[in-house]
Amino acid sequence: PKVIRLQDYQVPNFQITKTELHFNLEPTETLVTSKLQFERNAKSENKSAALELHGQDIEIQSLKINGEELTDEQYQVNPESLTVFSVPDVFEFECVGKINPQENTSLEGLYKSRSMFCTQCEAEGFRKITYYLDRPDVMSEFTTTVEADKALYPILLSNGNPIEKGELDNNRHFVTWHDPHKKPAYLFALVAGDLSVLDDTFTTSSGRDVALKIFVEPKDLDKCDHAMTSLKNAMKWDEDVYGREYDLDIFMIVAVDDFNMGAMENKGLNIFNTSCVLAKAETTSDTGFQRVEAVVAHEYFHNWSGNRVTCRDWFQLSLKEGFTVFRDSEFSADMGSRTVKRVEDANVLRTLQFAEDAGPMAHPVQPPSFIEISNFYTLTIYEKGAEVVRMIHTLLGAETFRKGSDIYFAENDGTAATIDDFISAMSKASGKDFTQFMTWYRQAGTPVLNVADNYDAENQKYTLTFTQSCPDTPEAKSEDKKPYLIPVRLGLLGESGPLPLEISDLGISGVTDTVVEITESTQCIEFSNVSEKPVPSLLRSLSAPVKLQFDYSRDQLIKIMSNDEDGFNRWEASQQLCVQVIQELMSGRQSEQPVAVDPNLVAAFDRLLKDDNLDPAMVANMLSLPSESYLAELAEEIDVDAIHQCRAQLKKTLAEELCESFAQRWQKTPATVDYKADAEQIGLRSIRNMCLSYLVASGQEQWFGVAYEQFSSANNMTDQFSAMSALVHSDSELAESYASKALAEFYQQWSEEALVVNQWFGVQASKAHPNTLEQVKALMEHPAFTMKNPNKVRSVIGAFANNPVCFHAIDGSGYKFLADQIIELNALNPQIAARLLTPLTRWKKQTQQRQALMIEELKRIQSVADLSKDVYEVVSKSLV
Ligand code: BAL
Ligand code: ZN
Repeated sequence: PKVIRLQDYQVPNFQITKTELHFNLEPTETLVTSKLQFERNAKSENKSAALELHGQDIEIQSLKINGEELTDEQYQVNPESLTVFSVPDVFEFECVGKINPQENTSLEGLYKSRSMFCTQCEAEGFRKITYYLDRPDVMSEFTTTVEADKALYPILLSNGNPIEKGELDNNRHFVTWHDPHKKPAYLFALVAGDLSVLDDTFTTSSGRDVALKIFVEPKDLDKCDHAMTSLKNAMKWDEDVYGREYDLDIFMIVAVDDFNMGAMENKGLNIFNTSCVLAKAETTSDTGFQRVEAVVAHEYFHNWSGNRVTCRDWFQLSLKEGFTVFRDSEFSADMGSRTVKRVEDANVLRTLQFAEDAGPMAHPVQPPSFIEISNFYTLTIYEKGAEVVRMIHTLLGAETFRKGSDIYFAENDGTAATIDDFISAMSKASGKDFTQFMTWYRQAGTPVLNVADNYDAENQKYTLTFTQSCPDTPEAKSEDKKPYLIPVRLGLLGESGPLPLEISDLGISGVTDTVVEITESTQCIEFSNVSEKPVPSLLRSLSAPVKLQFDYSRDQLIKIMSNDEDGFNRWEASQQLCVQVIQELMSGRQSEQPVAVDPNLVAAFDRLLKDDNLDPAMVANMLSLPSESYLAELAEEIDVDAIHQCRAQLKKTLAEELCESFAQRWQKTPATVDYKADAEQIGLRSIRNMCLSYLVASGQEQWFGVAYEQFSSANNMTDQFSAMSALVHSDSELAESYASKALAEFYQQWSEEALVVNQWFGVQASKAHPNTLEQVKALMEHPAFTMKNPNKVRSVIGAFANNPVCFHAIDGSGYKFLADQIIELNALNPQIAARLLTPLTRWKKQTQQRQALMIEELKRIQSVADLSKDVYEVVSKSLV
């Protein structure tokens, strides 16, 4: 397969001024007629270029230019393109093509999901609908007529506003939609089905009424309220915080069951995975509610950061995704608790994105090349991209950042822009030189920021020495990498509180919190008038996506944990303390000289449990032990069993020693009565369920009974699922009967709710138990499972592949199982196959025995005939 490179970018030879589409929908034989008005692009150097269109799996019925049917000699069809050899400078191209939505299991282009038709065109799915210039810098005005059977598909939708509708012969009908905003083909959408709708309206800041519609299958109409509220909150927030108003008379969301991504920001017609739009207290957990709020907002925010200003090419993907994730994350912070949101984001970044940075698919936020763009919808483009935008926000301050975003939208509205255009706007707003900052976009890998300190009591001087480096990644060696500009937010803690900061070199004085810019490989920051040896609180709120190394003593961590002004760093200190203790248990295990859990940690957790002043959600977060995947990410060589056992040992010890405190905190935290997904209630449920999970981990049978009782009587999914999950994950044999009873009853209760059944699949596939693989294979035979639905695949196979212990069974059975599934999925749905492959590609830090087993399976996948580009790229890069 061909490698596509940023450096080879050329402007398109043609533009398409108008796009007129007609769909005659039939499940296996849909006819798509396109009339495209072409013009040669004045900016193209090749004035006589042939017309080369993208297209795939389309059966051509007719091709015309200016109304004249083309003869066989005038064009050539290849598997992924159509070339018309000689065309005028301005012309109309008409194509009638036949496609088969029913058999389209890739879920790219036009396909059927249950009884409805829907589309997914980003990044390159439109070319499976009709021949086109399927690249984001070709922007066109679309008029779309959808025609279908009226009884089966009463609702017919596309982008923009409806302009005409009518009845046709044979019980068919049509609706014509016109989108006045020029857009690239990846933002095209079509939906046809028998759908119910939740209606609402939003009045914009300039007083225009916008009709809001959420379309779902009739059975799901009672699960749309939260998405609608989130949408209205997002529309208001974007007006208030970014000055961005919505620009059509109608905004629609459609929920579909079979969807590769979370959701898609098609202009005026967002299409959502049901998992990111449906929410109801009884069926959806708090995290589900929060995800709906975040994804609804994310897709809505794309209307400006993505649609009004789109990307010139796919190397600019983070221009829209990084910026939009930053926007949705700030929105969620404003809607709920800012510190909790930051902790959640930091967890994802440090566990998953840092692992991606350290793996074979590591790439810069602006990748220089790719084989299959679908493989680059990554944590690096999204989450690290958002962190890079966050750093700009930190460096400029909210006001100047807003000025920059205003300039960006004003200068680039209606165009396909680049990351450089975004940075240039930020630079114009601030006068700041971003030359060095661009390293964040161009270099892969997670920088390591090592910090050492020195206190000179005599002169009351305190010095922090920062040393930065970035490890090798596939595209560059560490020694060839340039230093980053790293914004470090920091403070100093004294015996009785924060110390005033005086950094005369930087003109900083009188504050207790500041941001310093680290730009050199090694750089010192000197503080004056420091009256006592302080404890530094570094990288507050995770001010840069780096790995911080500072040799904290446990006392210092405990001090930060209880005293820091920065809530994030209090949590971070509790995590580091746990990491230190778990690592100590692991060393003891390795040297066969078992050590006891540090009583200082037990005491610190006890104080936390008794602290009524701290936000309960933060207490829950601080009591939450670092995940096995985070511990694996930190390890030089991963010993999955040691990580699992030592983490479990710590949890059990804390549970046993603090049983009374957990019980007291659990008892005095009331169960919520009228469910609300607000920060206060979410905090209460999270501390209560965190306590319950420790109490179950204590292994005392009375708590199994309590958990089972909560499971049975809960009035919301958070409490019900947390209780069941605690029982399922208990390693006590006594808990097994409670767990199996709960699992059986749970399925009975929720068998009609696909999303709940997925949760049920997931909890079983992620259990650390020798039987889990057999269980997973059995679940794949369950009537509710199908390989054709990505959510099911993710909840069974994906959950197993991310099971920290069972996937890595030393006999290689987990690896072989995953490889078998990838091979099957490669033919069905290449995007999902490639994505699911990730855990197998991370072999480098595993023990030698596991490495060999993983490589063997990767090679077996590589040898499959007809490997998709998606899987080929991931496998071949991971075998380098
Ligand atoms: N653009 C693909 C889905 C999303 O990031 O919103
Ligand atoms: Zn997005």
